[in-house]
Amino acid sequence: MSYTPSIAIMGLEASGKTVLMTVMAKKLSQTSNRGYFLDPIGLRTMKYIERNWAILQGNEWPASTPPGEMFKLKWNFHVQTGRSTCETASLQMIDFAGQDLRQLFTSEEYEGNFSNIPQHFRPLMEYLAHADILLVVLNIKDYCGETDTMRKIDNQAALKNALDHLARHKHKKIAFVFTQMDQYEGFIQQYGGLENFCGRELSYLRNSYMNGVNACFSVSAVNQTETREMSDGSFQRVPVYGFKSKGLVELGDWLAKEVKEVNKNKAAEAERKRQEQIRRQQEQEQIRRQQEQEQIRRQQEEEIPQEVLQELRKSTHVGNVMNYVSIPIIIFGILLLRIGWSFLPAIITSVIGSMIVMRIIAELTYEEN
Ligand SMILES: Nc1nc2c(ncn2[C@@H]2O[C@H](COP(=O)(O)OP(=O)(O)OP(=O)(O)O)[C@@H](O)[C@H]2O)c(=O)[nH]1
Ligand SMILES: [Mg+2]
Repeated sequence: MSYTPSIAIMGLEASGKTVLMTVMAKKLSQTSNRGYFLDPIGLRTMKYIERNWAILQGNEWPASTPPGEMFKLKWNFHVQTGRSTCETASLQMIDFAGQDLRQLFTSEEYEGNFSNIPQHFRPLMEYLAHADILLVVLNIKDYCGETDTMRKIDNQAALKNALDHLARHKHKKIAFVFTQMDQYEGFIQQYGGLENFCGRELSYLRNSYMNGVNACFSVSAVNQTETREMSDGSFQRVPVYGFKSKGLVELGDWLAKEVKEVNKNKAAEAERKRQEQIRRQQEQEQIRRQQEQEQIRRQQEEEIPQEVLQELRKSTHVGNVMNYVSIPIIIFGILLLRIGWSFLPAIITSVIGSMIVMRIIAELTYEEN
């Protein structure tokens, strides 16, 4: 049975989900010496990635993902298992608008009761709840560059609330991915490293989820940018043609390992379920056979006429009484034998007499019962 591990890239607006997904999918689709590569399934995936990749190579950023949209993309994930052997698993990943995540997980309206969410959010919620792997994407700016205190609290609350809800649904693999690190490396140094930054600015998330069990990555999907004057006279940092990336190899290796693990666990679970089903079927078959035998026995019993049954029971009873009295008769006979052969006719007469008496007793006691 084949299983499709599902990945959800989730993060707030402009956290870098679309850029990360595009560059990661593009890089991982090139066969490398890492022992794995992605192969897009169908036109939709290939077009989505290639369109965004072309935008990045053309010194621009992809547009913000429209709220309400969920792009579900699919790949075959080939993992080399030996010199000339390869294991293939299908894989799906979604990209969706950060605004939707904020709306779903910062609204007190749905808190603790997501059955109230509007219809258009349901497919997204369903996907998130069942995803095997969550890539939680964070932009440093949302947690220390944010001057609006309420917004800053919301930024962390959205992710914490999402994880509180989604991680308890199903055992998930979680990785925190700090994006756009080409811009923040120096800044993070001032905090004394990413761990210290998380301790100070993301303490709720750190205490609950950044506990060594879940992975943490610093990534620059686009590691080389240049400042360009835009048509409106403003200046913006844009990707340099042929840009390089940083941190994607580590993230790719982690994903490859986790996808393999998810697949292995699913295969083991499917096998366990199969064995359980076989065991249950065998049990049911045994019960059915026992019931069948019981029914046959009852039918046979019903088929024996009552008089025959009564006669059978009676003869058994008489036999029991006869068995019970036969021992004293035998002892009595032996004793007489020792007394002398001349008493033989008397012995025979007395034994026959006793048997007749016992038979009469048996008949009488059976009648009484
Ligand atoms: N320097 C640099 N900037 C990046 C990088 N990735 C994203 N950005 C910046 O972040 C912006 C948002 O990136 P997106 O990938 O569109 O963000 P998103 O999370 O998909 O946003 P929504 O679709 O609105 O939810 C881009 O327009 C860039 O300005 C990166 O690797 N390096
Ligand atoms: Mg996007």
